[in-house]
Amino acid sequence: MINGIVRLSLIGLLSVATAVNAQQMAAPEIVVDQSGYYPKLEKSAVVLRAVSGNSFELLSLPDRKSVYTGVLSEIKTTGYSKIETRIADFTAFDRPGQYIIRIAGVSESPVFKIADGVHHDLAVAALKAFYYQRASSALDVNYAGKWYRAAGHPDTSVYIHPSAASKNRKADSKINVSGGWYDAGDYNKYVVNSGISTSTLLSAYEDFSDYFLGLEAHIPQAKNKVPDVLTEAIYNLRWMLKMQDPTDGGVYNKCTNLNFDGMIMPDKATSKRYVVAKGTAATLNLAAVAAQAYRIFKHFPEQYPGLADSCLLVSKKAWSWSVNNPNVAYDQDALNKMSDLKVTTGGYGDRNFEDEWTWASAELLASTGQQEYYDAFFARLNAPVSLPSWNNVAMLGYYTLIRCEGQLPEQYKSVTSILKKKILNHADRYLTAFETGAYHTVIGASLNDFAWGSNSSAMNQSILLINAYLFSKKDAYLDAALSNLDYVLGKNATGYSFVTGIGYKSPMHPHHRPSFADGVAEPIPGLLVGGPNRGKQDGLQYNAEPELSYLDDVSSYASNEIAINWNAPLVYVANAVECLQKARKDGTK
Ligand code: 9MR
Ligand code: 9MR
Repeated sequence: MINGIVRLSLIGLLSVATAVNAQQMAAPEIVVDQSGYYPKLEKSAVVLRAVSGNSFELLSLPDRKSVYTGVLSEIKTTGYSKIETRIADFTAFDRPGQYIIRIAGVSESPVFKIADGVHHDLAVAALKAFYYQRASSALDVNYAGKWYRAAGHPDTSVYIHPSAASKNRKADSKINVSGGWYDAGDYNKYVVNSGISTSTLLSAYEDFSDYFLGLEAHIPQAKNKVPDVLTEAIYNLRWMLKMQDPTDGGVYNKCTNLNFDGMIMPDKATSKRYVVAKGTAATLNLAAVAAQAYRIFKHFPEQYPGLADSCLLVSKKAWSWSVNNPNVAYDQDALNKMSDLKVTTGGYGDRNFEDEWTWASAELLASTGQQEYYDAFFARLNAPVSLPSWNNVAMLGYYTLIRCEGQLPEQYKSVTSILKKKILNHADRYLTAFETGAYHTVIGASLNDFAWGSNSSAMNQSILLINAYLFSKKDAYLDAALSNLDYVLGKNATGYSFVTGIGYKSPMHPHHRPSFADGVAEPIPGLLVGGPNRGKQDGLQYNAEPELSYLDDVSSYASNEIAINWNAPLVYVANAVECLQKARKDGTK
């Protein structure tokens, strides 16, 4: 309610079509991508009920002239919910401008844009969000604007938890693990989740390096000619490197409090911090990320002298530790039975490491060309792969080997054709989902799509499709990838743009401690919330339909938290489409 009132008064200032938007606040009937559409790529809106008419119109603003008439799709259903939809596809209309959609008997759509570069602000905001997540740094008003804040969690003297004790680092001694990003709405730092997040930013750079040279997010400490995406990734990388025990190469799972902090600002959160238990997942995550970082930072020797080489050493050391400790799971419950210092923060307790082996071996192979890593990769080639997530990372290795195909030793190159085939299997399924789905999106084809952090699944599906597009050049994959971006930006059953600060109706109350505690009305911008989650683990009351199980409520950690592994694929996708739409526009690919 308060959300509605605040937003209405803001929208009141925005002049055009105020009444239309006010109506839409209550219950959207036509939902659109609130960030906008590219002239030459797919464009559609969704009508959230089975209207009887068959046509729709685009009205241009401010004159409200009818500029395009299209035919609505037949009535569609998901098969798992009672919601009926119809699709208004206006891909054929490509004139830049501001529009609304009119359909007889339905309230008008919110205003939307068609323009080149329409997702630029989103692409920048999504990256800048990582800066706002920085631990151990003050956020300066010159960069952070009204979200400036004091430094939190110096993490320069963090205790060795009994589970992490070793000969050289006794329990209760202290180490420096400063820096890095806060994981999510909480203030802890987890290596396993940092792995996929950091790597996704590094991969975005590797896939679109020229584009990123020109992308500025207005963050501090940028070195000469180092793109902001790398400056930000290094902030977390340097922390990850500190999480390795230099004596044996093993990596601690996390730097954490014993319990979650209250909903307070980071500088007020002063509980004791611990590094907890080394583990195979954490160690292979570092092996993978550090190997990838080596590949990238060896091209920046002046700005970062020695960084690339130390990354490779760290990676190989982490690999060796894992070879000697191939099965050390992080089992928080078991650990808590053995210590009085019980840890109740996030677990990220993966038990299956086959996918981490695949990923780490692929990164090391791409960076060194050495047989040992090829053998480890090849041994797992027949394992099924699935959509990347924090505990499922094999496909990240596939992306890497395909990307680095040109640099692989001749005898290893042919493996990439198998990897491409496996990726296309997924891409083609996604394409069908896009073409037939009730929301004309890839996400939502299956009930299982609506799990914790569903919006990140949408973005990871898009990354997969973009990879498929990059090596196949089949345009439909790019359109399908874009459909999920439309989804997270408002073309969904809730009518929310799930990115803070983007669109006319976006989350105002994310489960994010600084956004809650900083006294600023608007949440920190550029953050992707988890989204509909039919697990409802926080016990709040949600709408029964899976695609509506979302609440813009600060207590809703099951649907309205934010997390680095959710924002990173948003950074990848928003920037990839910004880069690729230029090529499409200019007729080059
Ligand atoms: O803030 C915590 C969030 O980061 C986690 O994802 C979530 C589930 O582990 O837990 C949140 O913390 C809540 C705790 O689990 C239960 N008491 C209330 C806490 C804050 O909402
Ligand atoms: O993203 C994680 C999700 O896949 C798990 O189901 C969930 C419960 O274990 O935890 C999520 O990760 C949270 C982490 O444990 C603590 N920081 C906040 C993360 C996002 O909610």
